[in-house]
Amino acid sequence: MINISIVGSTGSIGTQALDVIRCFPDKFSVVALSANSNWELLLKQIIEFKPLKAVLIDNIAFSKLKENAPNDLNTELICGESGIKEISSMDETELVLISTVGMSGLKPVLSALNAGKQLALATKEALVSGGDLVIPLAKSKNITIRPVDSEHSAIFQCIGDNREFLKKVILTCSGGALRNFTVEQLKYATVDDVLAHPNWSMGKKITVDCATLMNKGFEMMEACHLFNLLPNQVEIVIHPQSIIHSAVEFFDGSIIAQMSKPDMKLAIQYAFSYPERFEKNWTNTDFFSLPALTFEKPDFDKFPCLKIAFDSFAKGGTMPASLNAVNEEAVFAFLKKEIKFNDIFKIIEMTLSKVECLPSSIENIFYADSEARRISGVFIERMKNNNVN
Ligand code: MN3
Repeated sequence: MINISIVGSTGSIGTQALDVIRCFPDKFSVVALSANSNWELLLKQIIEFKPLKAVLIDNIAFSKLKENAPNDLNTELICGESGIKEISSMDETELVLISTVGMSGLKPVLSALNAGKQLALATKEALVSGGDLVIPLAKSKNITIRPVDSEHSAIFQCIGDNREFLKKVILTCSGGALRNFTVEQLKYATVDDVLAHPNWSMGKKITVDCATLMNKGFEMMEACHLFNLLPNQVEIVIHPQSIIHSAVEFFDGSIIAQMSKPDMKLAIQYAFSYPERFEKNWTNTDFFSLPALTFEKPDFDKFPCLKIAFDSFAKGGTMPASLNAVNEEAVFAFLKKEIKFNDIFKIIEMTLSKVECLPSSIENIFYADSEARRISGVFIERMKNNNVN
């Protein structure tokens, strides 16, 4: 039996992780849950899974949770961010799933690793911003990070015990909802256009990142950190059907790919069961009913965020942390319909030209994060007003 804490249990990955856990009551048990503000769903999860502790970050939502919780609840309810640290490092926890949105994933990753917990990582932003800290810490604790991102799970599965023979990875990309938009159409792309992702059902932030291809830029960084690769060892291939979840090429030219119909639960389950595999076929991939598989080169001109990501990673230090921060702010402004789709990359470019690049340390990363958010706020405000006038 593996005791699991889930940081971010009400989001897309968190709820699918609970679907996996529900199927294996004799293998997995939930010892702690946390959410940002969705107290209603958290309460349902608490009643069903009976964790020892449950955390809600938001104050107001927490009071609603307390009011509505049944009297015979045996779960300790904790309010605020300190609770996240507590559930990522508590004695009863063996494995922590980090599935929050964005930069909020970094601190829990560090506390879980510091406490020597196994780590299933869905929040790629923790590696984008803090990979220089996370990877050495995991190494020093002898912990293998289990990727929950579908591409990285694929690469992880394909490499197996052959890391020393790895030449490069082939990182596949659906192309996002706007793959076939022209440059002219991209100018007028709406939130609804962007959220209509063809293959994967995901949270809103990552769906926008898929449409700008920033997600793939972040995944390049994630792959470099997780598998100790250089950016030129990560080849991005647009594969609109999302059947090949990524592939690896070895020195002898042999390529191994991991395939299935898209379903995040496969990657989540493998992160939980690693190095074993449990019997449960989430996808029923039938070769005879698959569409034709096609491959294209990514268009760096049409999707400038991809190039910005490579440039930021090449600069290193706190640059990726700044990029991640301004990207989060710009994406949320787009989702609130304050800025246009193309304003996202413009705000990112303008902000990054103003930030300083510092060596990676926990203080510098959080400083770079807040500076990039502050500076981007000025540009977002300006764009907002332009768009109104
Ligand atoms: Mn992915």
